[in-house]
Amino acid sequence: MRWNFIDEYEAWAMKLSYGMVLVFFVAVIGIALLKGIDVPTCVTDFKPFDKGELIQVGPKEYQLKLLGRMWAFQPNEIVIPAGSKVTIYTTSLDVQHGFEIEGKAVNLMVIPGAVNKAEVVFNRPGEYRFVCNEFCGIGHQGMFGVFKVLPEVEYDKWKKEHGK
Ligand SMILES: [Cu+2]
Repeated sequence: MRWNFIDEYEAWAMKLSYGMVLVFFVAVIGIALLKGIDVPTCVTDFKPFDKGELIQVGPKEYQLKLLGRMWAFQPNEIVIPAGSKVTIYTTSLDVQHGFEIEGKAVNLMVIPGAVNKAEVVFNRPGEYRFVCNEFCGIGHQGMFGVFKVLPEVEYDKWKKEHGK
């Protein structure tokens, strides 16, 4: 490259600047490789938050790892027996969402990179809908799901039918 259109000292300063940027870049990448430093990961990169999951941890005791994403909850249909205690953990794959259960005092933020928690007991059988209550984009109104709380006998039947 010819530098004759630029002052000699200015060209020297520019070359020095580019050289320093290159040295800095190589040093950062080199040290990261040597020290085994990787790019940051997120809670949604790993199980159970990669897809969301209901995990039974005891008799009538569950942990719900709920994933919010544009524009759905995963899972969005949760079937449990009456009398179940569910500990809900929420996180988001993309933008900020909300999580509110109809008829229950549960209202969580669903935030990327963070996990929020609430405990809820479903004593009475029935359907408890839940919705996203933070405007999260064009499909927000379709972001909902349901807890299907079945009487114990019906739940056992459902469990057998679904091979759980
Ligand atoms: Cu929403």
